[in-house]
Order: sequence, then C-alpha cells, then structure tokens
Amino acid sequence: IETETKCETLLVAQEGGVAVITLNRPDAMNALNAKLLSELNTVLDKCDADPEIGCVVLTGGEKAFAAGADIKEMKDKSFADAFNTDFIAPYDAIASHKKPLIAAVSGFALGGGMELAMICDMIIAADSAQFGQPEIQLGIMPGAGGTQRLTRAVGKAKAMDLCLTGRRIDAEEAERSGLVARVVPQTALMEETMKIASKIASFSQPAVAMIKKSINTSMATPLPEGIRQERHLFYSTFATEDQKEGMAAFTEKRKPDFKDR
Ligand code: CO8
Repeated sequence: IETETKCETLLVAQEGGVAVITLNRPDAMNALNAKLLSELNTVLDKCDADPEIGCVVLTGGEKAFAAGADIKEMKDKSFADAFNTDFIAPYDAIASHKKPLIAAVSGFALGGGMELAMICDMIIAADSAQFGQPEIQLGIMPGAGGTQRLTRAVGKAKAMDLCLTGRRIDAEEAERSGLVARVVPQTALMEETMKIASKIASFSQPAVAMIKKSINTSMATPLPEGIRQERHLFYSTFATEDQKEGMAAFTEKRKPDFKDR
C-alpha cells in the first residue's frame, strides 16, 4: 500500500495486516477539503482490494484528528454549488467501504471531523480528545451524518445538546455517552489502537466483514429485518474454510490459522 500510494493530504503506511492512514494537513488542523476526501476514498479502495489488509486505522495529529470540513473552501459556495456538486457525497463513499475502519482520535474531532470519526466502525480516543458539532456557531448545521449517527450513538438528549449548543465533550464524557469504544492515555493511543487492529486483522476476513455489515444493518433496519439478515450471514459463514478451521482448531486445542480472503 505505502509504496504505491502518493498522497498530498495523507500519510499511508502498513504494519502487518493493518493499513494506517494519517490525515496530514497539520497547518489547517487537518480540515477536510475535497482533495483529502478524494485521496481518502482512493486509499480505502486500495485497502478493500488488498487481500493482505485485514483492518484499517484512520488517525490525525496529536492536536487534531480533524477540525471539520475546510471552512475556507466552503465559505463562498452558493446553494447551487452545494446542491449541484453534492460535495458531501464523498462521506457516503467512505462509509461504503468493506474493511473494518478504526478511528484513533487525539485532540479535536469537530464538525465533519467528528462525523468522519463516527463513520468509522469504532472510535478509540486519547484522553486528550475533544468531540463537538460546532456547525451551529457558523450558522449552519451538521451535514455529514452528525444529526443522524450521533443520535443513534448517544441518544436524542446528548445529540440535541451537542448540535444545538455546539459545546465540546471530552473523551471521558464521549465514552460515558457511548460515542467511543475505549479511552486510552494520549501516549499509548497508536500502540493500543494497533493492538486492536492487529487482532481484528488476524481473524477470518469474511467473518469480520459480515459482522461489520450486520452491525451497520442494525442502524438502518427494523429489528425483525436485521435479525433475518443476520441469520443469512451467520449461515453463510458455514460456507467458509475459516469456519471449518476455527472450529477444528478449537476441538484440537490449537490456534486457528484463518486464510479466507
Ligand atoms: N477549516 C479551515 N481551516 C481551519 C479549520 C477548518 N475547519 N479549523 C482550523 N483551521 C485553520 C485555522 O484557520 C488556522 O489557520 P491559519 O493559521 O491560516 O489562521 C489553523 O487551522 C490553526 O487553527 P487555530 O489558529 O484556530 O487553532 P486553535 O488551536 O486556536 O483552535 C480549533 C483550534 C478550536 C479547532 C479552531 O481552529 C476551530 O474552532 N476550528 C473550526 C472548527 C469548526 O467550526 N468545525 C466545523 C466546520 S463546518 C463542518 O465541518 C461541516 C461539515 C459538513 C460536511 C462537510 C462536507 C465536506
């Protein structure tokens, strides 16, 4: 991945089965401009196509994961520009990728930056992390899932609080509210996130992909339909070699060696 991918706004590396994508616009607090979103989708496409990659980590800098959409790029857009170019569409594309995506968040994750973290399948937060939807302070509203994914993650009360006041919450409140999976010390953020990502990458890729798909389905379907789809996916794991290997390894008291790609 790293040798093939040259990006202006991202750093890309690979450690074992884990791809690490670092948002890299430090002078702009990693504000998300069109170039960055396009490069991010290109790299995620490559990760999806690479059988060696079992998990992707998305991170930013120590001070900012991302301070939102690039306000300077957005400020002069007319309604027609916004509507005709549908400039938020790249966010949908990010959400449609197959490989599990973990956000490792340090510092500010604001506006579109928080929405990007919420598109990821899991958020690991450094104890320095600050989350917020400050769009209301700019005379706009969250537009890349902030009123939707946030409400599903933390419920109506906190979503209203954050989106209507623009106040920021720290990592501890974010974890308490169900927005982030784990909080770790700032200095251990990448080490802890890489441990989680490597573990996921060691499992059966089809099983991992099915779990991601099934949990995401729960966000978009009524329970009986979600249960029906889960059951189909569950039965289809029995068509994989990895299911045979995982269960054989258990009965033979050895470590499984998952190979399906
Ligand atoms: N866009 C553009 N530039 C930014 C952004 C941003 N979102 N955030 C920071 N910067 C720039 C600053 O302008 C500054 O540049 P310069 O040195 O040229 O003046 C540089 O980054 C450093 O920033 P600060 O000097 O402000 O640093 P501080 O440590 O004082 O403050 C903050 C850090 C608190 C993060 C502050 O920069 C801030 O409040 N930023 C804006 C946060 C915000 O309002 N985010 C929401 C943006 S709107 C949005 O995300 C809508 C999403 C809808 C979908 C998007 C689809 C593409």
